[in-house]
Amino acid sequence: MLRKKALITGINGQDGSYLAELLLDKGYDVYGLMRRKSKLEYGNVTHLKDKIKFIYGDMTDLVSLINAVRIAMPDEVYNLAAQSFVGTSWDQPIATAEIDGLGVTNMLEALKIAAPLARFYQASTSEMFGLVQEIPQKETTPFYPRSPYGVAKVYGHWITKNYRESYDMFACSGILFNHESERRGEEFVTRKITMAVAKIALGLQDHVELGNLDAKRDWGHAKDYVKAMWLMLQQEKPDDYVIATGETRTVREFAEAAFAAVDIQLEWKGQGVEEVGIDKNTGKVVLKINPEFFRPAEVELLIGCPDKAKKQLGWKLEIPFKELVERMVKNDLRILKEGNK
Ligand code: NAP
Ligand code: F7E
Repeated sequence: MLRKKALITGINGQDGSYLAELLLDKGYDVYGLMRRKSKLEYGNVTHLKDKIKFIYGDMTDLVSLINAVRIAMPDEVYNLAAQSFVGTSWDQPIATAEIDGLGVTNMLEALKIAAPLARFYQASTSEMFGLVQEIPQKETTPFYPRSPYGVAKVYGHWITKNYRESYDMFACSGILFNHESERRGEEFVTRKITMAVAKIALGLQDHVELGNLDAKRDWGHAKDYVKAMWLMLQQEKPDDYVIATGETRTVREFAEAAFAAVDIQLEWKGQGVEEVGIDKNTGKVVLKINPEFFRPAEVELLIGCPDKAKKQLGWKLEIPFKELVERMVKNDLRILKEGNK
């Protein structure tokens, strides 16, 4: 039997790496679209670099995408490439729109021209719900994005739906809520906290500085979420699905859980930007607020309803919140002890 071929954009990001592992395990030939860098680096897929066929390209360059599709001739395309950091989207709103918005049209056009039968997955996001219009958020909840990132992703979401309806393409969007892992970029709040907690536990740092502790997120593990991407492309019909845990926690609760993983119990003192987190045993301040990390507009509360995905895809969550946090802290302790930081 012929091996299936998949093209993953954003191959060396967090999700790209877990998806590549999943598809290689399933016997796919995996092609990865990657940007040329001044220093050759494979990021999160360094350990797989001999198993993946890399193609240089950029989401803003249609020619490079047509070329990638012609080389891979994929059965399935997973469009994970994006400027994915919400904070940066205020500093680089145009680049974010070009990559996360128009980039999706570029990829859909490349497929329409070179491989119209390929199945397409678009990495949509809970950030599209922004100022939430319904609790919990589901596939039918209206969007109200709160950042240039969220706005660009709404465009990407709708153009995917539009190509499905206009050209009968097998195009799906996964509306994924926050998912984290040992491979999460270090500027995202979860990894920023777990790396700082590991450094504090090893005596390499005194405290961590954060922004809004009251923001609530629905956090799962990326390894569970890439399974949903694959499942969406195995269905009879293309559709859109929310992928989430159905639980929500504050940034404050994430910090408490991460410190607890190294046996530091947090106590909170003060209010607003004066608030601090104190190690109950030593009385030392280990967490401070820095207004620099607040956003111009905040997404205060996200909690997703994954019922449709559970029912129609048979998707289920395997890594619960406490395990997610503990795995991240343990991994950062290991990295630091091995001297890789
Ligand atoms: P990530 O770790 O930041 O990875 C993003 C990837 O996109 C990187 O490989 C990056 O390559 C690549 N990329 C950026 N700009 C590009 C361009 N112009 N052309 C080609 N590649 C480009 O993100 P992630 O967490 O894996 O997320 C994967 C996707 O899911 C993203 O679309 C994200 O917006 C979306 N999403 C993520 C979450 C989440 O909680 N993680 C939730 C919902 C949706 P470089 O290394 O060259 O920068
Ligand atoms: O922020 C608050 C911050 O940057 C989470 C991306 O994968 O998920 C991610 O976007 C919350 C926000 O992720 C700090 O204000 C407090 O409320 O980890 P984050 P995000 O913005 O939720 C969605 C679903 C995506 O699609 C995105 O691609 O934490 N927060 N203090 C902080 N955030 C950061 N980064 N740093 C802080 O110091």
